[in-house]
Amino acid sequence: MPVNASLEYQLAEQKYREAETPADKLKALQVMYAKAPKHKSAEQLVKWIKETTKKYKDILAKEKQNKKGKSKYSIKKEGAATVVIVGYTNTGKSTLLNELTNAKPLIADYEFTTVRPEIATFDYKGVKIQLIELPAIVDDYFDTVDGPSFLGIVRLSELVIVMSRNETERRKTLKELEYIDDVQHKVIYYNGEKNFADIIWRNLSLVKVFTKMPGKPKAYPPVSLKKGSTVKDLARYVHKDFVKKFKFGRVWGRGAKHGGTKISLNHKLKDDDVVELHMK
Ligand SMILES: Nc1nc2c(ncn2[C@@H]2O[C@H](COP(=O)(O)OP(=O)(O)OP(=O)(O)O)[C@@H](O)[C@H]2O)c(=O)[nH]1
Ligand SMILES: [Mg+2]
Repeated sequence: MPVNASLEYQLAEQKYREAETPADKLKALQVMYAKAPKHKSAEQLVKWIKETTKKYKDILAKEKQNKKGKSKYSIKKEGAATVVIVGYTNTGKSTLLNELTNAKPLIADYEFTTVRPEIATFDYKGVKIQLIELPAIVDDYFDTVDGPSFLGIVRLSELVIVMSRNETERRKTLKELEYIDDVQHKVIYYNGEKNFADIIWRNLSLVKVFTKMPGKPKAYPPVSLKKGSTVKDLARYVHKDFVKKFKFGRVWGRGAKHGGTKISLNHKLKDDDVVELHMK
C-alpha cells in the first residue's frame, strides 16, 4: 500500500486483488490509475499500474480475437454480393427471406425459430445475390456461444438489412453490430416496402450490364460489376482476350434518346447499359 493513498485507491486495489477475470482486473486498474497518489514516491507504483493495465488489455484483445476467429458456421461467399438479414426474434426475417428467394425457412410465431444461418439466393433481374438470415439478435450477442461466428458472417457481407418492430429494438440491434468495429457496413431497414428488391439493389455498389454481339440480341443474364467499372472491365470479364482484340463498343443506356453511341475501353458503365463489343 503506497503512502498517503486515498480510500478510493485502497478500495480499487482491493478490487484488483479480488478480481477473477481480466475485464474486472482492468476495471479496477483504471480506477487505481485515476486515484493513485501523484507525489514523487508513487512514480514506481504508477509505472506498475500502467504496465499491468497494458498486460490485461493485451489479454482481453487476444480473447476477443480468438472468439472472432471461431467459425462454426463459416460461409462460402457466392454471387455478386452477400446480404445479411439481422434483427431480434419474430421481426419477420424468415418471412422476408421467403418473399425474396426460393428458400423455405421455418416461419412461426414462437421465438427463435431460426437457429442457424439460412442461406439463400436472391435473383435480382438475373443477378445472383447471396441472402442470409441470421439467427435472432439477443442482448450481448457477441457473448453467446455462436454470436461471434454469426457476427463473422455480418462482417463479410456487403449490406446489412436490419429488421425491428420499434425504435428501441432498432437501436439495440445496431449496438450489437458494433462488435464488428473494423469494417463499416451499409445498413438498410425493411418496413414492408413493396419495392424492397430494388432498394437492396440500389444499396449494393454494383451495376448490371448486358453484353451483345453485333447483329445479335442482348445476352441474358447480365454481367454484374462494381460501380465505376469501365468497358475494359466488362471486356476482361467476358473473355480474357477481349481487351486485346477490342476495336470499339456501342452503348445503349437507360433513358438514352439515341442509342448506339460509340465508346472506348475507358467508358464508365451505368446500371442497365447494353454494350455491343466490336472486335478486331
Ligand atoms: N403482423 C405481422 N406479422 C408478421 C410480419 N412478418 C412476419 N410476421 C409473423 O411474425 C412471426 C415471426 O415471423 P418470422 O418471419 O418467423 O420472424 P423471424 O424474425 O424470422 O423470427 P425468428 O427466426 O424466430 O427469430 C410469424 O408468425 C409471422 O407470420 C408482418 O409484417 N406483420
Ligand atoms: Mg426466422
